[in-house]
This record gives sequence, C-alpha cells and structure tokens, in this order.
Amino acid sequence: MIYSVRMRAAQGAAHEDGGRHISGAERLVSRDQIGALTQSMVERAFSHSRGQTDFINITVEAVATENIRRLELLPMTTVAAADVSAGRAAAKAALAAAGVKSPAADAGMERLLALKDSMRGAMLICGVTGQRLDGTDGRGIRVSRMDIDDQNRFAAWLEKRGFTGIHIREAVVLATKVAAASGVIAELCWSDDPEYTAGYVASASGYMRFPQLKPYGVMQGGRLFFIRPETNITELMHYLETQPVLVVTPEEAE
Ligand code: PML
Ligand code: MG
Ligand code: MG
Ligand code: MG
Repeated sequence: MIYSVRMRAAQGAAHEDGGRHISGAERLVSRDQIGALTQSMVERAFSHSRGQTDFINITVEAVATENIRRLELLPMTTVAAADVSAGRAAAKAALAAAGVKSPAADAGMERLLALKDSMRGAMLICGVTGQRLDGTDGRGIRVSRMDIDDQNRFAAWLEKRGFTGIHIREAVVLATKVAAASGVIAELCWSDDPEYTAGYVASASGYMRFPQLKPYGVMQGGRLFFIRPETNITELMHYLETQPVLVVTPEEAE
C-alpha cells in the first residue's frame, strides 16, 4: 500500500480561516516511511524562511496502487538571463513558444505580481484571454498526490547535472504532473520563498529554469497554469488534486 502524505503550514490561522501560507509538501510513500517523513515535514514547516508557522496540517491517506499513473520526468534546461526583467522577458518568450497568447501571458504575470502574499495553490488562467478560470480566489488549486519513484536516485541524477536543492526536486515533479494534464498549455512559476529567486516555464516539451524571476527578499510568488479555452475545468481540477502520479527517474545513459 502507498500513502499520500501532505503538509500545509500557515501563520495567524488555518489557511481556510485566512492564515498566511508558509509552506507545503507532497509525498507518496510506503507505510514504514511515514513516521520519519511526518517528523521532517513538521521541522521543515517550523524552520521556514517565509515566517513562523502556528498552524500545521498533515494528512496521511492510503492511495490505491492500481490508480497510480507513471510519468516520464520532463527534460530540464537552464536559461541564463542578466537580471529579473531579462528573466521575465525570456519566460514570456518560452510561454509564447509553448502556445500561450501574449495578452494571456501578460495578464497572468500581472496577477502574480499583484499578489499581496503567496497562495496555497495555483491559478488556472485562460491561455488565450488571461481570464482566471478556477474561481478559488486566494486559495488556488493545490497539486497533490505526486512524488518521484526513487528519492535518492533522483537527487543523485539531478546533482550530476548541477541541479541542487529541494526546490528544484519538488518543482520538477509537480511540473511533470501538471504538464501531462489534458488542457494545460504551460505553467509559469516563481518561488514564494524570499531567498529563492528562481522560477520556470514548463510544458509537455520540457522544464525551462530561469535563475532570476523575482528580486531577492520578495515573498510574492506562485504558480499559473495556462489552460486551453475548451478545457473541462472540473475534470482538470480533479486530475490535479487527486490523480496519484509517480514520476520516473531517468535511466543514466552510460
Ligand atoms: C517553490 O517551491 O517555492 C517554487 C520553486 C521553483 C523552483 C525553480 C527551480 O529552481 O527550478
Ligand atoms: Mg507545494
Ligand atoms: Mg510551495
Ligand atoms: Mg515555497
């Protein structure tokens, strides 16, 4: 049996009562891993750079193994840009190449920039008009029930390519699940952690990292999923929130 273990931490109150989002994490693990994992999730929530948490929710839930979908990891590249504005321009170009219309990319980016704080989940944005489609306001759609097949092998695989740290590790797994959704054209993300300036554009063709998508010290960040206009939003949300996905670590080509 496999278990979905998920954590969300907030400050001031629970998320649903208006608390500030501090931290979140998603894993799929076997039963013998749950004790150590939940302990490390609590420690992570308490030592987060976004602030002191006073609400932590950890859910442990069995997942039917036969429902798990396996996905190949997106190919990853890094795009160097001189500064934040060059990084954002390059990210817009990547969104356009993936098929997001320019007014939608602009409107989406404006929404990220206008955030007062970060959100627990992502915004669904029409990839043609830029209109918000999920109707969940400050909550957003939380992508859930995904993990890599083998944490150690994956960390080693990433490190060998110069990709270090937990942000990248978790982000590329999430982005791989999102990019495989029918209806999703592309994702734009930059971190809500003040010390972490990197972000990415992901689509079915790959995960493109940009080391500077926001200035150092800024806590406003999040995720936008650009959607094809004819998409069934209820089905898409169901996939993003509930479909268990295991991303497969690529084989070494030696
Ligand atoms: C987050 O977890 O706050 C977002 C992380 C974005 C990772 C971008 C990267 O370094 O590839
Ligand atoms: Mg998260
Ligand atoms: Mg997060
Ligand atoms: Mg964060």
